[in-house]
Amino acid sequence: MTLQGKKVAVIGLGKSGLAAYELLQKEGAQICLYDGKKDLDVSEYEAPVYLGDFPEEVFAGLDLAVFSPGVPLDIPVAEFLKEKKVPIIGEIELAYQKEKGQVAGITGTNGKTTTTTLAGEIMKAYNPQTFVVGNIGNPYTKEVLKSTETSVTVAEISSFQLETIDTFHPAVSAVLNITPDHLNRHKTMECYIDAKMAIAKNQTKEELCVLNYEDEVLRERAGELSCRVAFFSSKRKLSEGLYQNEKQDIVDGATGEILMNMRECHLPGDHNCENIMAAILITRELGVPMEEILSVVREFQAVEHRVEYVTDKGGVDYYNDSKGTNPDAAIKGIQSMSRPTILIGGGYDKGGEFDQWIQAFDGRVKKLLLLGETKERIARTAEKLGFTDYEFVDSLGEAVTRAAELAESGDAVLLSPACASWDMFDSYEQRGTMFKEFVRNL
Ligand code: UMA
Repeated sequence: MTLQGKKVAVIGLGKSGLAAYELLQKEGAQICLYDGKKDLDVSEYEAPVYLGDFPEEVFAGLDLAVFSPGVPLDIPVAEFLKEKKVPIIGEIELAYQKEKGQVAGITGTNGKTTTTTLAGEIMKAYNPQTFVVGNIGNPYTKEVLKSTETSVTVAEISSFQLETIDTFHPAVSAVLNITPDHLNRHKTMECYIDAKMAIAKNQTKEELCVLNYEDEVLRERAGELSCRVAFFSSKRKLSEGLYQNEKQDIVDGATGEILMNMRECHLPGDHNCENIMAAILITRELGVPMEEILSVVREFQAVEHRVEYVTDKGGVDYYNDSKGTNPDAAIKGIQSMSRPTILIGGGYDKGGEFDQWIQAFDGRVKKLLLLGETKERIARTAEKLGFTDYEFVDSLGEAVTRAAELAESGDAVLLSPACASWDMFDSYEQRGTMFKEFVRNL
């Protein structure tokens, strides 16, 4: 689609909105901008900006509206645009329409960032013209104009971003797992699953979608896909795809060949084995020789904010798992602790349930320190399940100080909130970075 001279509105002026605006400028569009936040600093934009309210006469005459991922499609401005039949696309779709190379698209409730980073590292070692973009924090529109016929873009794509794709068409896609998350936005689990599965909707029968065999939803929905499917499993032998055996070897199901052992790499746990197998299948599909793939996997270190070791203070190990933004991710966080743990949890309320997270404590949690919007709801669930070792705190700083008072040598302190950060922080990165600062200043 040519954007030259088209009247385009960018809706939501965060990272993605700013990058989309810059791309649209380069393409010669007539741009206007909108954000719901009335006091936003808009000094970096030359185009007209509307904050809070939007001018109906201008918006009714738009050729296109580009939505930032965090903006839901049922707010008044979205309803108005739909009524006026203005096409709505997301920032990912806008970028994709300018893509010249091959794309790998990775989604899933958890593990997206680790898998995307690892697949990106493997690709970069093989093809320096590799871009790593998307939900990982680097807007696709910021990079796409650098793409060429031989470049590869490895994109982490969230369910929010998948709601507004149209022609987005990865050569290889992956859905790592689907567990309840973001239900306040998607309303039902069915809608959330549909959004995730849309990653493969434009793939043809020659192309590949990588799926987790241990995820019942994915196993069931695989049949609906029009492309080839490669499964991976961390728990059972498969006759195709990849699996982990009881000795923690990663095995090629089709040939029986052992590719590597999990002890050869720096990422612990079955969930990481799944991320590794997905990254191997994705990059093998993109033509990277297996030996090159495995040498990058063996060197790869954990991603920041994902059960990231911070430091030792008086025999207490501190871990930052700020990226544990939903109960399922936080379950993996607490399960990777081998010491008695002071756990810091709670945050923005996405409407999820905390029962399984609390059940997964399994005697490991000495004290649960709760903060944020969800603290009372988590406490009620804990009481219901007979777990009463919790305390409320008002800030992350207070949580760290209290955790340090409670912890004894040999314990661990883990920030793994099971909630998004948006009630008290701009992002999980900011929350994790502040946690690390508080810990280092103890
Ligand atoms: N806004 C409105 N109206 C609304 C909601 C938001 O105007 O109803 C405005 C806000 O006032 C703000 C802007 O939109 O000015 C923010 O836009 P955004 O929420 O789309 O955030 P970005 O900064 O563009 O970041 C987004 C992703 N954020 C979300 O999906 C919420 C980032 O993912 C992503 O890294 C970035 O694009 C890269 O392109 C973060 C995330 O938390 C990491 N993702 C969720 C997750 O992983 O669970 C999905």
